[in-house]
Amino acid sequence: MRDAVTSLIKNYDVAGRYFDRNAIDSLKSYFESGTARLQAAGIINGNAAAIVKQAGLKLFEEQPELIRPGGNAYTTRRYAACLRDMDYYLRYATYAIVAGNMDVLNERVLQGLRETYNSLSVPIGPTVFGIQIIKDIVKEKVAAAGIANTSFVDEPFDYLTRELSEQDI
Ligand SMILES: CCC1=C(C)/C(=C/C2=NC(=C\c3[nH]c(/C=C4\NC(=O)[C@H](C)[C@H]4CC)c(C)c3CCC(=O)O)/C(CCC(=O)O)=C2C)NC1=O
Repeated sequence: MRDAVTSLIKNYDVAGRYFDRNAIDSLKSYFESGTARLQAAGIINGNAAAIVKQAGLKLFEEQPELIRPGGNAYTTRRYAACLRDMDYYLRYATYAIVAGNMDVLNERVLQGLRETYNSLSVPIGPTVFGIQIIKDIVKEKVAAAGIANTSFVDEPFDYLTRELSEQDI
């Protein structure tokens, strides 16, 4: 698992190079956003259950067929599995926000996920929609806490969306 610092060190070490201007700029931007990243993590930590609940309600309100007979989130067990998955996305996104790096998502979340979803007929489109709803709720809360630039919040959710949406070869 890597973070913004260790991934840069690895890249420069492989090339046997000192940090150049690009590296310093990239580290600078990571450290400058550090306090905001931690604040966001704190906000998520204090509201995780409510965020997941709100995101689930919105998802099922917009796509009610998911929880009707024949829908993938129909039955209590599958409804709960869906909310649990949303909770996973939120928790791992928080790790990635703090790390400033998406590696943890590849390693712990995305590996084999599409295959699992395909084999259980978990629909990718609505899942991605759910991830975007979580993102919007988190951004709203982070902005309400007075953090002006919330673009770092987008990164892990957009990364999950991109990777999950990718077509099977
Ligand atoms: C930490 C990384 C991690 C992830 C991401 C993860 C996902 C994950 N979601 C699963 C199932 C599931 N996932 C969903 C999710 C949904 N169905 C919908 O219609 C919605 C669109 C969506 C919620 C947004 C459902 C309903 C199941 C149960 C499917 C079934 O058993 O039929 C399963 C199959 C095993 C199980 O049920 O526990 C896995 C492995 N597991 C992990 O360890």
